[in-house]
Amino acid sequence: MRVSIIRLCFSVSLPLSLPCLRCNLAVTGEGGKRMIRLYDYWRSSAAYRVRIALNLLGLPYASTPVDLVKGEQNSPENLARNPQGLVPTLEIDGLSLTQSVAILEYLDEEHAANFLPKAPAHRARVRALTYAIAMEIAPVGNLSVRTYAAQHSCGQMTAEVWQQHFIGKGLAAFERMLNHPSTGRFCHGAQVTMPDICLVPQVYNAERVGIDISGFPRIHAITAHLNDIPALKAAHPDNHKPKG
Ligand SMILES: N[C@@H](CCC(=O)N[C@@H](CS)C(=O)NCC(=O)O)C(=O)O
Repeated sequence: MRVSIIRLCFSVSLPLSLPCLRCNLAVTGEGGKRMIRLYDYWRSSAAYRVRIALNLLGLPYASTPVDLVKGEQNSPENLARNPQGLVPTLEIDGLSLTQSVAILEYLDEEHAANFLPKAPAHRARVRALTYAIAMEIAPVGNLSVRTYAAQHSCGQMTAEVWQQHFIGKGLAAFERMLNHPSTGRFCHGAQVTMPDICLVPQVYNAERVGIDISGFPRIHAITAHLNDIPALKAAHPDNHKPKG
């Protein structure tokens, strides 16, 4: 089945996260080129990062949901594409890519995304901010980690309390990292870079567990600017929630 997705979407002037791209079809674009496909879960912060990046680049994509609550991440199909049993996986340019930060770097390198600045010192700071979220905060709040922690706490702790503790501690550290001359309208200057793409999903998760972001003034201001950008709005989980 061939669907001229790009023409269809832009002719009706839909925002970048286009509902029609969320179909689960083996879609090809004009000229038979395979569409970009994201194996996605609406509430996954790592998948949310990739949705933001694709939207910022104006790259249309088809989305295939992997329902984490139903355990579909551990299905043979998902393990074949993502041996770690996670989302996201991105099929692009004939490749199947895993690990959202690696995907952001691939998009930066192959699609001139400017998610990383050019100067090594600036790149190092942007990476440090990115890793503070993607390698310190997010992994401890992952579904399998928080569920395991709560189940083995002999009723002393819920998964939510675990998340409140680690996300709160991690964001407090991130707020201190933002106390830096290179912080601007966004995490690094006036352009959206990799840590901004990670920050918005992390703040979404924080608010879900009741953390008041106004307690972190720099994070609060940057997130407000980011959430005004149409590409980021379109990537919001509410726009990717399964119907019904
Ligand atoms: N470091 C990985 C993390 C991916 C990840 O943790 N994905 C979560 C959703 S945000 C997941 O698939 N969790 C499944 C589980 O915990 O069983 C990345 O950035 O892609």
